[in-house]
Amino acid sequence: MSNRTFTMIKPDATAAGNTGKIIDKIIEAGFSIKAMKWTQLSMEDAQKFYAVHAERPFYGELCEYMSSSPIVAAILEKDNAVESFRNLIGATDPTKAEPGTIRAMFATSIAANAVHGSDSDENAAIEGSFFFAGRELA
Ligand code: IDP
Ligand code: MG
Repeated sequence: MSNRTFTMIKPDATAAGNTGKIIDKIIEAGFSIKAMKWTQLSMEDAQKFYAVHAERPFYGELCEYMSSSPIVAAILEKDNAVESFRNLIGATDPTKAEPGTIRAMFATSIAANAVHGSDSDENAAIEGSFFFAGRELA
């Protein structure tokens, strides 16, 4: 079991001014920040990052949305980080997310759902290295 996961605060949340509140929730939940940056994805970046979803009907919409405003990318550390962070953010569809989860509090739709969280240790490592060089980790 790895102790690291990868997250993005998504365009709807940065545009709505919720970045600070979401980072507070993450820290209050016991995660420590190993690396963090504010940046904006190009359409090509988003297509590459979400290549695993290329066959899904919402892929075009997802990539347009993810490149529409800045995002915050971060590598987080905690015991059992991947599962623990998925529990903190809640279900993909905010209408199904448990009360108190980040998506229940900040997401506006199934697409604009405030945060990304890696779904496995393997993908956490791949996604983290998409944004960060090893020397950028604190
Ligand atoms: P996850 O982010 O909870 O892991 P995934 O199934 O991996 O959910 O989907 C990746 C992202 O694609 C979601 O977070 C959301 O932004 C978007 N997405 C998922 N399902 C839909 C949909 O049915 N319509 C539009 N966008 C979707
Ligand atoms: Mg996913």
